[in-house]
Amino acid sequence: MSGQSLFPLLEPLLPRVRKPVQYVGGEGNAVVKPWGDAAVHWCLMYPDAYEVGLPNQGVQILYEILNEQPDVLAERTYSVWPDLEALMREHRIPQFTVDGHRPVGDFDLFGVSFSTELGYTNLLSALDLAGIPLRTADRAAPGDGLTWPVVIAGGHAAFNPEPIADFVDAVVLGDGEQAVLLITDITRAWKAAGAPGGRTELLHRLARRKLVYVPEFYDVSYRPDGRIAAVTRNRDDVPERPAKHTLTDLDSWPYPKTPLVPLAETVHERLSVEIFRGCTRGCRFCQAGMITRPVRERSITTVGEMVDAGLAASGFSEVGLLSLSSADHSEIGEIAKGLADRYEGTNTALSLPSTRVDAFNVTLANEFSRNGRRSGLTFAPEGGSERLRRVINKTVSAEDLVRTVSTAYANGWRQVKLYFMCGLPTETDQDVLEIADLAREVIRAGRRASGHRDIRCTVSIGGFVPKSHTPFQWAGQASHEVTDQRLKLLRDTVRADREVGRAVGFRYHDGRPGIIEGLLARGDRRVGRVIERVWRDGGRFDGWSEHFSFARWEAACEAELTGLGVSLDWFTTRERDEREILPWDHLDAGLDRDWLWADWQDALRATELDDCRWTPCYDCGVCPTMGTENQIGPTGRTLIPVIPVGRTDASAVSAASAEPGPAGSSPVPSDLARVSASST
Ligand code: B12
Ligand code: SF4
Repeated sequence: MSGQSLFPLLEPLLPRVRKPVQYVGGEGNAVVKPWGDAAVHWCLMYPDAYEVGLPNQGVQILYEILNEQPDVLAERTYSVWPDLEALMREHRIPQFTVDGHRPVGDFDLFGVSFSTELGYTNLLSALDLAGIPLRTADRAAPGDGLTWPVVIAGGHAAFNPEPIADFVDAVVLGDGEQAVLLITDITRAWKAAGAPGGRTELLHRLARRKLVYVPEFYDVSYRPDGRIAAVTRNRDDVPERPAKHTLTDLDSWPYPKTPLVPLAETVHERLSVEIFRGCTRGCRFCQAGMITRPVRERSITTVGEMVDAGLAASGFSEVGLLSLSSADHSEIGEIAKGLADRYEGTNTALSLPSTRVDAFNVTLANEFSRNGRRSGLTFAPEGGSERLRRVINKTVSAEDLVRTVSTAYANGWRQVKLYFMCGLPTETDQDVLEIADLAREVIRAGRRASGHRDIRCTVSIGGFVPKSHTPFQWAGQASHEVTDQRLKLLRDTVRADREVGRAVGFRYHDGRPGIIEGLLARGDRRVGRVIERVWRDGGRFDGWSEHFSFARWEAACEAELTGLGVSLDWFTTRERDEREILPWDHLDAGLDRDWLWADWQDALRATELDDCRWTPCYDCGVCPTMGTENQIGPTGRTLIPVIPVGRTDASAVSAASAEPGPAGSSPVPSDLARVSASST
């Protein structure tokens, strides 16, 4: 097929839809290559609305790495809103890319990035709109070549891809940078050889090289009680346990170098620079922390260079230092000071999105707000009581929290946001009510420290969802009735507090979407038919409360699971025992199953575990399995070149030129301040 642009067909429809600009592409740093020059064509998708999907770092990184290859073309697609979907169906316009407006069905490889399980119905919409059969089994065509693209899932949620196993051809576990290039190499060679054996042969080659997990090469059988009896490979030469990919030298992969600059409004409009990957804090609920181990820091020099280059290439006026817990970077103090010095007096603002209470210090916070913007502070104690925080291994004491917050208030902050979860293992009403005590203490401390009464604290609460590859993978999820009832109790208690009640904002969602997320997070292949039914019944954009329908999911579970002896409850609120084969046990995230179980037992005893970055290794299994180790500083390297961008006087320039730089480092463009100032 041709990769012909669909824009002439699409354009007349755009005035009839909401936010048409999201479908036109043409963002700063977007790439459109001639179709015929490419040997391999990749379409990358973030299965949510453009405004959420565009800033996604994973997709931006892969897009750039692939497009750097001279004979590879990569374009992007996002979920279209129901208004455009209806028009596309009416006018027979298939799912298209925003870059070249090419039909997704024309590409060789269709990579879909899942940060959240609630994007699964959007995958089905895209496949259907693209004209790709929903089920992999229906994509097999006799003979050589590809009739439809090979659908490859990646991202955190893909660590348990079993609920979507019927819809995706292959899954990449872990970091994608090297994996996409190796997949491209194999695809290129296979196409050059005349695409022998069609789709199955290509998948077989990818699986044999340990690049992807191909669900159809593994059979699942079930016991009469509904539990899994076995997962066995049906080909001898594919890995018994497909493993995750781990990038071991982040400095060698400083992407994105040329971040996309959207024309339409998106959730984040800033330059994100990932300062490290992985986290060994060991919060037991955190799938992201577990599956991205070990810690791999970017050096201070690379961070500095990425900020410079990214600002120059994008014109953004805000830099966010991204990671799972940014203040934990071993050189965060130097990074903060170096960047604050460099951008002082410009309108480039710095932000540190993820900060732990115990890693926060006011010097750091002051560095980040030096350019005048003092946004609110956010901390995530997650558990209301100290006991519960030991259960989840997020051990921060109430005194620590109150002390930290007092310091912040004393230094001029007025707004603090506290994140908690409800429905955690072993939780009682009392644990949740202690959130009110904490909020009260925080307000009191804030009033004392600042001498003002206009102190605010927002308590934001999410329902806990147990995830695969974590110590809580065996836990029974709290029912939404329990979660909702505890949160009501808490809200009533806070409101009844005459002293501080009005100073505490209270934000929470109802517990029902969390139950569906739980079904999808720990489901097996039988859940695929539920997803398909929900989608056929109109389910779309399940991560959006205005589109989510619990009743639709409940009805689909009833219709599709009852005959199989399992149910929505069975997948969610049921606690699993040690011997049960879990749907993702045959997928290797590097974590030792016995260690995870021991950690689960420690959780039940409220026993904490240290961070192996600073204490001896406790054998979670990741480092030996992945042949690596925690990579942390201090590296002894500096943020070079140290030029205050806001100063253009000769002394600053000469000071900078006297500064020795690493090979290949370029001086900061003297007009960076102007670039930032002109950004939107
Ligand atoms: C920035 C951010 C956001 C932003 C922007 C989201 C976006 N569009 O990118 C906002 C605020 C909007 C957001 C929202 C949410 N987020 Co968020 N977010 C993050 C954060 C801090 C950074 C994400 C990131 O850029 N990572 C770095 C990139 C490079 O990693 P990556 O995307 O995983 O991609 C790599 C690999 O996974 C892989 N890969 C990814 N996709 C693909 C596809 C293919 C084909 C291949 C081969 C490989 C591949 O290759 C990439 C490069 O190595 C992470 C925490 C973190 N540090 O990861 C949480 C995180 C991803 N978010 C999370 C959650 C829960 C959410 C929400 C559901 C929160 C909520 N309840 O509303 C929503 C979901 C939004 C949505 N509908 O998608 C969780 C995911 C939970 C999980 N599965 O464990 C995380 C891990 C935070 C956490 N610790 O809980 N988020
Ligand atoms: S193997 Fe040891 S050092 Fe590596 S992440 Fe696990 S506990 Fe930490």
